[in-house]
Amino acid sequence: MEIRERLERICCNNIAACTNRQLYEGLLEIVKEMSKEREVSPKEEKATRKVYYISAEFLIGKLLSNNLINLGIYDEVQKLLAGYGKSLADVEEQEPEPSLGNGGLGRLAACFLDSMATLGMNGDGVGLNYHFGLFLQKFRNHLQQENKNPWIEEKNWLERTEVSYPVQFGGFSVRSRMYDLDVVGYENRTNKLHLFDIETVDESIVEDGIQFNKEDIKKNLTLFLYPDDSDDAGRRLRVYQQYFMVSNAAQLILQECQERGCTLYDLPKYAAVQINDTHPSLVIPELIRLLMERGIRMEKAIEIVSQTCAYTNHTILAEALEKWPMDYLNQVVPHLMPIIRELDTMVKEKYENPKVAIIDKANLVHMAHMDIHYGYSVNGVAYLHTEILKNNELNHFYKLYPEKFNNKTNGVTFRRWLMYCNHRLSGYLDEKIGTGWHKDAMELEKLLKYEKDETVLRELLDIKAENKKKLAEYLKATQGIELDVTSIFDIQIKRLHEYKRQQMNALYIIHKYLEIKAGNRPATPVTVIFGAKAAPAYVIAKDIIHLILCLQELVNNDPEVSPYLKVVMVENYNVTKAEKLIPACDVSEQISLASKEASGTGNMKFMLNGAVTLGTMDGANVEIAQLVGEDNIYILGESSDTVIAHYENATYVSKEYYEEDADIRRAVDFIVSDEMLRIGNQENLNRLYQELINKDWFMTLLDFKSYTEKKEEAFRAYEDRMGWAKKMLINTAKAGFFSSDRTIAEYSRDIWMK
Ligand code: 26Q
Repeated sequence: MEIRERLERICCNNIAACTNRQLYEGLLEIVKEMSKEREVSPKEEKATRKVYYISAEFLIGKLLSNNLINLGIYDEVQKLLAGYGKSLADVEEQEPEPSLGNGGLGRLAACFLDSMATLGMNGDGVGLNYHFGLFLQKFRNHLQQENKNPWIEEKNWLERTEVSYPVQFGGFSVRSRMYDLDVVGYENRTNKLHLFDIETVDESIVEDGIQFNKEDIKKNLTLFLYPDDSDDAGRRLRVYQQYFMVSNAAQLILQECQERGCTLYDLPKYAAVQINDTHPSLVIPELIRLLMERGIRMEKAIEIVSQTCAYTNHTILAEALEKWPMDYLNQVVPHLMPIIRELDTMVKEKYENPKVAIIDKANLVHMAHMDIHYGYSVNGVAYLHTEILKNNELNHFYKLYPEKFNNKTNGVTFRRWLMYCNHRLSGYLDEKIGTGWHKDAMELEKLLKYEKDETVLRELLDIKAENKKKLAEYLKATQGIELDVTSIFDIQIKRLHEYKRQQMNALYIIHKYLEIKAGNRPATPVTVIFGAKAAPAYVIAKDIIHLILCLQELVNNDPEVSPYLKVVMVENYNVTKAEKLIPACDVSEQISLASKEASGTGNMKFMLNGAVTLGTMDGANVEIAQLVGEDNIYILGESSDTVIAHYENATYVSKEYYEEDADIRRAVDFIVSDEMLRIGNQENLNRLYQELINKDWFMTLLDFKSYTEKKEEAFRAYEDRMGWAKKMLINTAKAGFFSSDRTIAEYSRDIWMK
């Protein structure tokens, strides 16, 4: 049946009279039916080995438009609706965003699912059905407020399945329920994202904001996604969540494999389990336990599981590597402890070095260590990151198992991050170089032949200008902020963390503000845009948000300055907002302290959409720089080697930079100036001021001078519109390498199908 007929049937034959809500719900049903038709039955599978991508986060974003594109019916539906005076964009507004992730790691998992389905692979995701996604951020009195963020409506994308497993915790047990989301590949098969839940979760226990009673696990197990860096009570709950997730995953894997004829002794032939950071690491002892329960002796079970599980590391921040106290684990999963102890004993019998032990002297269980000893692959997520893992952070392990270590540079799906979010550029590329790049991203290089073509360059500038206009309208409507669309849009959007150094960007704003006050006006006005959520318990991160919000008020309301400089902090930054911000960006801020950002993936999305990177030699920026060449990127700051040496020798003293550089001193002092204190709070501003002068663990002041210089250089280059357009073109043309299709093809070749 035609889409029109289906929609008419749902809309009582009168599409024009339907509300956007009715249209959304109608399309949701149609899309669900159509994706079902693309499921592949186990008998039709070509490869025996199925991939299980286990992750505590899948930051999938809205699904309607994405699925319409991947089903190949987006344009058709858009035209159909337009014929009745309806707009697909308005219909999309009806859909709540499932914010089931904190940031990069969760969004990466979502891109990977898209690519696995698009490449026709047999690979599903397994995670948790959080009732509330990452908190909804509001700004009140220049401070972040957290509110609950519901996304499950009566009509939604989830399918309740018949699958249900018992899960035992210390002292009680629960029964799970599996819900499925369809993962529609681009013009290819449909895979599944399995999200586990329990039926006793009680949404009414949420009190003010995001507070709730942490005691009653049966009522709160899948209630919330935990923000990184959460408080202690939250952390304990996370262990319950993690075990619930992996016990379900393990039971599902064994059941599916056995249904396909696996004897369990040959499990590695049937399943590849990818452990997304250490959050699902308990899957290793849980699989071992379940195999033993099914009659396999321990040593053999360990061997089987070790050939099934592979681990991805996403961070080098020591504080983010999960170490759980033994008493947490004794309380939550007492039945796993004999296995974890045995795994630890085996390691200690083989290796004397206490640094590679699973259980350390303080009785902390190191999840990553378990993954490395009892998994067959360990990968980092960008070239530099993997090198640092091998040579520094995990060097002791690399010496033991060099063959396990490999790099898989991250990627992003071009369907969502270009075809969907930037229709006009995407359509223009189709015109100029054909549509081959939709599936073979390297074909974007065909664009290079237009590098000197003024018509093409002008068109790229025109598309960017239109995207900026659209963003300005959106920000005006949602936050009441008036933007100059002819200004340079300089954008930093990512989780708020000191290592990502939003504070350095804020110091630049102060610097620029004072320069403009002194009469040094920029040739083209600049708009600095931020979007960031801070973990609710991360005090300094919240102070940085406070600083930015105060600057927004000060700068935008100063008639001397605001014609030349504006500051915008976008409220509740999420995937949906990223889709509007990224296509409108001129300068992409990627200024993490070198060695600290494992990869970054926003950097890739910006590049793809024709923004020029202003960044440090960190994470995947290193690979971006190599691809586009030094004329098409602005690199600043010290190298990772220098930074690592500073940490090793304790040679960085921020106060010295403060005292020796007048520009730095002027900018830092301004944080606690009368102007600022009239707007903001003494407590927040002073704490941040003290932190920068006396600690500055992420070396903001070290790179400040280089940062302002490079930023000015980039802004000067922007004046030459044709020269800038060429940089834009080269960035888009060279972004092919960062397609998650390439990343997934590499995982498949080197890890899953080896
Ligand atoms: C840990 C313990 C308790 C509570 C929360 C957590 C927790 C939650 C989320 C720890 C870490 C995360 C998320 C990490 C993350 O997003 N890492 C990013 O992964 C991206 C994909 O590989 C990289 O591009 C980024 O560089 C990296 O920061």
